[in-house]
Amino acid sequence: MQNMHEHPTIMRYNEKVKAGDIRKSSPKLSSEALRQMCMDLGADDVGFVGIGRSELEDQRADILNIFPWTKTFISFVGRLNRENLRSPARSIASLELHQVEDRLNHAAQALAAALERKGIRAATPAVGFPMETDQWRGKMHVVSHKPIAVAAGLGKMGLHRNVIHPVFGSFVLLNTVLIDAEVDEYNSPLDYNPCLDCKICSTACPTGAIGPDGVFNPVNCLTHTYRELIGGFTDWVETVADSKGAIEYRSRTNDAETVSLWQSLAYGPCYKSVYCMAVCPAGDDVIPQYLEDKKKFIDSVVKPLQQRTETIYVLPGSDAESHVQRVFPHKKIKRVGNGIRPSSVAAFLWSMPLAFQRHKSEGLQATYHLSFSGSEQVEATIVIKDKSISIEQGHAGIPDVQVHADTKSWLRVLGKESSMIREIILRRIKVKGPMHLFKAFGKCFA
Ligand code: B12
Repeated sequence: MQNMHEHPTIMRYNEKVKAGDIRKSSPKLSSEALRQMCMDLGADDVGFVGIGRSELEDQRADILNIFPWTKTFISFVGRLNRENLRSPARSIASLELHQVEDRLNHAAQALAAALERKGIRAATPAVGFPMETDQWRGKMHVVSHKPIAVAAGLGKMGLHRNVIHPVFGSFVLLNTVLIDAEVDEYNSPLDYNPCLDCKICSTACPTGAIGPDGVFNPVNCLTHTYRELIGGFTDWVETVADSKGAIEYRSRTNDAETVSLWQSLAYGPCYKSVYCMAVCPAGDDVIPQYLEDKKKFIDSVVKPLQQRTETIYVLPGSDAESHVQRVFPHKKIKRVGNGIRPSSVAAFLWSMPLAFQRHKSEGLQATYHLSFSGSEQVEATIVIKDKSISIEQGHAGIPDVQVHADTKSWLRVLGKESSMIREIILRRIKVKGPMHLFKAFGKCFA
């Protein structure tokens, strides 16, 4: 190779440095100009947050890991057309989500391109998908948009755990662009929560995942809403693999479900429910319709979704299954898996609060000491009481039940590759204490 200093690219670079055309660090950007740029590119509202903000502490390391130059988060929202989201037709609501998602992804990409031309580095994690699928069953998303939008003053999380914008209400999707520059003015969180605590979202959720007390069950939501995405999709693949032929496959997956999967793969996923957002009356633009005639609002917006005859996908024995039986007897229940199979004890312990079926734990008050041996050596204490769960590393308190398990055997049981009875008989899992308390423990995780 010839002397690198004589290479045309390097020579041009050195000339620019000499002329002072290359900046070593980015200048502070005008928040007003940047905001206008975002709006021109398709955002409906914008806010700015510095990397040092305390609200973002739990995701800072992950973000710096993928984009070490991050100094500012540009958070923006895209309005969803209300009537499309409210439609009982899943095709209309899903298409609305896809279109706004595309708009926000394009806005972020165009913004990054414009900034790059000005010499400012920017990265654009996706609005929703694609995600880091090798992290599946853990945190697949690169950036958590909700806490950033909240820090940027674009809304607050409501009872349904979606961000509610003060004007557009729940009818927004979120996006974040990471940039290597500071801005001259950052935003602060709203000083009130637009959520009215009316609990309509809780009454509309087909799976009962949104408790009226604010407890959210993400796994019951995911099992239904994401039936044709990620874990729901892997469960369907296993149904295909397990079926001895077309007749058996058809008895397990009807033709409409197969067609729906084709549509999801070809045109973007069918979200089985967005009812929590659709029925939310919060936000300055949305509230008039609710306040002017509450009965009409319930009859025309909420009831069509509640009364819709549809299939609700549930984990066998879950709170969601009992909820549908009790509250929506006209809806059809289908027992499915959701593809969540912890691949380590650490992942199992992490996922326990997400998978906890609190209504199944009613009346249970017990402390469990778990000891894992073999490929992972971990001790943990699980306390279940008052329909809640707490998990601690190590052994604490006096146990009602002690479980000693070979790690691989435990994971095989969770993955349904073996049964608990078999592993207990083979003494690879040993239970000390009242068996009914151990069985009750199992029932808390459908
Ligand atoms: C993981 C995820 C989910 C999970 C968990 C939902 C949740 N409440 O976080 C599931 C699959 C259930 C889900 C469902 C839906 N989601 Co979603 N989802 C995300 C994602 C990728 C990350 C959410 C997040 O930051 N969670 C962490 C913290 C901030 O949220 P949290 O509620 O305090 O935390 C709980 C859960 O997240 C859970 N959790 C954490 N990690 C994981 C991992 C898995 C696998 C599971 C099951 C749960 C889970 O544990 C926490 C304690 O309960 C974001 C996109 C993104 N990159 O940010 C979209 C996002 C939150 N989803 C969105 C939407 C629209 C939906 C749905 C309406 C489905 C749909 N049609 O898209 C439903 C609504 C459910 C609800 N009421 O919350 C929007 C919300 C817009 C808004 N206005 O806030 C987002 C921001 C996408 C976007 N860019 O706009 N989602």
